[in-house]
Amino acid sequence: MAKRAFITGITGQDGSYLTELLLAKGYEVHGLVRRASTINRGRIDHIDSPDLHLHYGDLTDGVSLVNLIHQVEPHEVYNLGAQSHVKVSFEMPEYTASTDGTGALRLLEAIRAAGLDCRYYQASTSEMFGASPPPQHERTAFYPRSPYGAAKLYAHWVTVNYREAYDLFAVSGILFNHESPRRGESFLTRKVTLGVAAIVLGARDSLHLGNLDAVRDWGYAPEYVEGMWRMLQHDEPDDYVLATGEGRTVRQFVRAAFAHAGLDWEQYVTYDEQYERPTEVDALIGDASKAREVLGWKAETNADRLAELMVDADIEQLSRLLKA
Ligand code: NAP
Ligand code: G4F
Repeated sequence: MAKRAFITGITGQDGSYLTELLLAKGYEVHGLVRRASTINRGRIDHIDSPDLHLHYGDLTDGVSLVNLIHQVEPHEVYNLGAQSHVKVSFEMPEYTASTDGTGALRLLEAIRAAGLDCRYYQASTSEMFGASPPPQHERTAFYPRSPYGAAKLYAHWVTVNYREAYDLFAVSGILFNHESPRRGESFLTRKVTLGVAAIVLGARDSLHLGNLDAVRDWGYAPEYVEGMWRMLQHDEPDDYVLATGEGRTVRQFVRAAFAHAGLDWEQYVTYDEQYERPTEVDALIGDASKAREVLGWKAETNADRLAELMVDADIEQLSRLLKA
């Protein structure tokens, strides 16, 4: 019998790659989608499989979660759904807390109420480390610097608590930034690579950014969803950092992306205060030794290669759009 997986956030960057991975492994995949006035499934539209099933629901709506978990009876649950933009979390703190924080509690309670013997993955984040200096690992103190980081920290601890209190196989993947051509357009890497593509193709002549000094550890999303899956296949539930171990400033990423297209970034990038956050996370660089030793997981793609592959993908996609 095929294993059944239930994924929240299936229409997002990670959800789409995880769906491809699980279908290739023979899973039946059930995904939670939000109702919207227009269909928003661009990242999974290309998947044509009788084993993919989509269900309406929302992490802020506990009844929908209870009903779906009861109906699907999944063997594995991946909670990837979130209001995942740090800057937006300062503008929508309560909604972010409900989706990213209490949303995890609602899902865990739905699993508990159904009495299921299933495995649960929580999408935790390096943003929980916030002001704690790098390198950050599983034992580093948490010090979130945004409503997003604080909401995710609640979800992280409630996952640990359900593991200890109810013996649930619940794990938290503490993932550092991971990107791809499917990354949302308002995150730094994709904003930059889309901007480079538009400049190369003559569709615009400048790019406005905020803080260029922040340091991030950027990896490649398809490799990180493989790490999520490995966490749920291990004998014991535990928490793991996934990261490349290499830090880059925003400025370095911008320089690499423009250079790959043969451009000098300083001629195109201007500073815009509106992209600053009330509190910034200055530096995130992860130590993923535990995932390497216990799960055999290692990031293969670093930020320079990532900048190249994302610029190439955006130039190709935008030229197709401009020709259409
Ligand atoms: P993403 O592209 O922003 O996708 C977020 C997903 O969550 C989308 O499918 C979105 O649906 C869904 N969602 C938003 N609000 C929801 C709600 N109220 N109820 C149900 N679903 C909702 O995020 P991602 O980059 O794939 O990240 C996946 C998860 O990992 C997130 O929890 C994120 O916080 C976490 N994380 C990401 C990174 C990273 O660098 N990418 C690092 C650490 C942790 P719509 O398509 O309808 O908007
Ligand atoms: O791409 P970002 O918005 O990602 P951020 O804030 O690091 O959060 C991402 O990674 C987290 C894991 O650490 C995830 F949990 C979270 O869901 C999300 O995926 O910003 C990266 C850096 C920040 O320091 C920001 O201040 O880039 C800086 N930045 C400078 N100019 C900008 C911009 N960020 C954005 N989004 N847009 C700008 O114009």
